Amino acid sequence: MKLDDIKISRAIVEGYMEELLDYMDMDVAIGGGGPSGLTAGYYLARAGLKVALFERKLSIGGGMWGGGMMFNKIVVQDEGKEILDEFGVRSRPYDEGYHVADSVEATSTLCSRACQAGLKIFNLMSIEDVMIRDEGITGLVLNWSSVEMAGLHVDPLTVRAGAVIDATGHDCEIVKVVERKIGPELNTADGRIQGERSMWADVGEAALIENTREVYPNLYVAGMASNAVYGAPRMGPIFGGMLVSGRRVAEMIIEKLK
Ligand code: 48H
Ligand code: FE2
Repeated sequence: MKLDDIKISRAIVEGYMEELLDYMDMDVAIGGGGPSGLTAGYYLARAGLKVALFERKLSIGGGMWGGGMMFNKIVVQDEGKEILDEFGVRSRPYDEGYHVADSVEATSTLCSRACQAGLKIFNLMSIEDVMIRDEGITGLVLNWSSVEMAGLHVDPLTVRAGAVIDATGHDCEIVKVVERKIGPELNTADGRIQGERSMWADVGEAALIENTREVYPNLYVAGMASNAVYGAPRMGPIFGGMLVSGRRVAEMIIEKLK
């Protein structure tokens, strides 16, 4: 077969534009492609919802690739292992209640399974703002990460969503933007972001599930962003809570949108 260079370019542009147009309106928009965002996306897509995930970086997976201090293993508890099992990620028991998995296998499998379940991932896009109406958050404001990195003055585009998940990790970037734009109106003790506390795996992991909540109408927090918003400790390279939080936020949204 004789290859046509222009046909290759057309296939890429047409394929991409078709999907981008399709996702101008969706059920759920997820910000951040770490373990919590990917897990949420998997369960939401599997429930038949139209869901897209927007990730700033080229690669999906957030902080899970590197394990702990670049030792590329992750630890999960029993509940996290159930979720790894469901994804088909292999793990081995370490001590009672502790399981160890390869972080590269875990991250790549989460990504692959979520896509195949129907999650649409847009990488290289940064969320820079939200759309707010009387009923709460109604969408995300997006720009190319390269625009952000180059500091170019280029205006963004907007997509509409029935619910938004802030899964942007330690920086809780979506909630931060909401706090900055509307003031102390969050569903926290004083309406503001409480800030992440220092390392304490036991307390941090337990709090994470409690803190996986609707923090403002139609805006949910999952993963590390939950503890940052509600003022709970970090937990280091134990990832069970991230997976359980992702599944929990999906269940909450499925219940609400159904
Ligand atoms: C688009 C964005 C934006 C933006 C950020 O950090 P993550 O892996 O998040 P979680 O919560 O799924 O997992 C946390 C885990 O990795 C971790 O850090 C743990 C367990 N830490 C414990 C400890 O003690 O340190 O992923 C967040 C993703 C990243 O890929 C970012 O690039 C992306 O979100 N992101 N994407 N627009 N504005 N901000
Ligand atoms: Fe971290």
